Amino acid sequence: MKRIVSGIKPTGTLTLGNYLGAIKQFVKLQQKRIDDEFFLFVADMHAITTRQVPSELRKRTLDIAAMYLACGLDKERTVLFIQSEIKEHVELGYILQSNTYMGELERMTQFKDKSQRQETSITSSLFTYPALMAADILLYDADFVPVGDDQKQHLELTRDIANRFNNYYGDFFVVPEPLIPEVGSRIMDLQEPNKKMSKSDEMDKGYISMFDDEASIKRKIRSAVTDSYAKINYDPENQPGLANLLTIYASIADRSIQDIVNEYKDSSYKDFKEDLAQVVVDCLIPIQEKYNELIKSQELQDLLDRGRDIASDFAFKKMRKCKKKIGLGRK
Ligand code: ATP
Ligand code: LTN
Repeated sequence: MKRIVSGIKPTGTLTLGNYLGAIKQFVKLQQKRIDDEFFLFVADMHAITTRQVPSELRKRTLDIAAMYLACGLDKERTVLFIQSEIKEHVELGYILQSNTYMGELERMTQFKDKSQRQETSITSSLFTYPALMAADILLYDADFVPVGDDQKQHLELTRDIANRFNNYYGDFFVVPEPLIPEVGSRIMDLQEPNKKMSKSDEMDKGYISMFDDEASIKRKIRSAVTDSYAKINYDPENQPGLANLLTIYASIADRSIQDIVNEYKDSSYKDFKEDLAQVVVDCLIPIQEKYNELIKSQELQDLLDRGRDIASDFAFKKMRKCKKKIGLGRK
């Protein structure tokens, strides 16, 4: 039995990038690996590394939990919880900070990007964020962590921290493997296809939100930037916008990019975009319907309570052993 762990932070709205890079993969893994255990959480502690409006943060936290389930997670087999409800994440986060070097954190590209973009002061928790992320993973002895491509560097650091700890204190943490999908690990912005599709973006034409209605989805895909080659072809270097649209299609339809190119090689961009828009609508609308049923339900609350209890029990035991290993406390 293996354990699979992942999280999403409740900043901005969930995008098609989050779905294709992380959630969809998680759902597929769950269908494939029937003997494995799945821990999935909403990383609300990570959200407050940048300023959040409390009422919005709380709303988005629940939105993400409901969205995870609406995307097709198996309710029985998922330990779904909210990170801040398990205090051991922060406790282990601090211990791991004490096993992480400044130089390592300074090299993190997400920190460099975010701190450059930030107009207000940069918090120290934005800098130490990867140590908390390592704690999220190592606390639960995760074997696999399904994430998008942008998290690869954080996963490598998590592995380095685990190995460093294990070498000094003796074997204790499972060293996790990232699982990054072949297609869909990096969905790009629809207006600026050299940039990652991001929910923190101010320009909403660049991303498709998981909550967008049919008309907005169609409008955004129609106005997605392409090129003047007028030839359906997969060439990320010279036709990045089109390559991104082909990737979205392949990833939603579970087909290869080549297959999609073959089907549309004689079509116009306009016709291809029309079909793609329909594929996205057919994927998102049923998810939104399920989300609407779940968001106000007692079932969601019950699942989060159950998830909190299971995760908390696990985390408590792991931390007791961890502190003992390090020499913290009396026994
Ligand atoms: P931000 O855009 O604000 O930096 P984020 O969407 O990257 O936030 P999370 O919400 O925590 O941050 O990401 C959740 C998961 O979605 C991660 O596994 C991440 O790798 C994946 N992900 C995010 N954006 C994309 C994208 N454009 N393409 C594929 N996967 C993505
Ligand atoms: N850092 C991630 C979100 C995240 C995560 C995790 C992903 C926090 N903790 C643990 C996988 C496992 C992000 O910014 N996308």
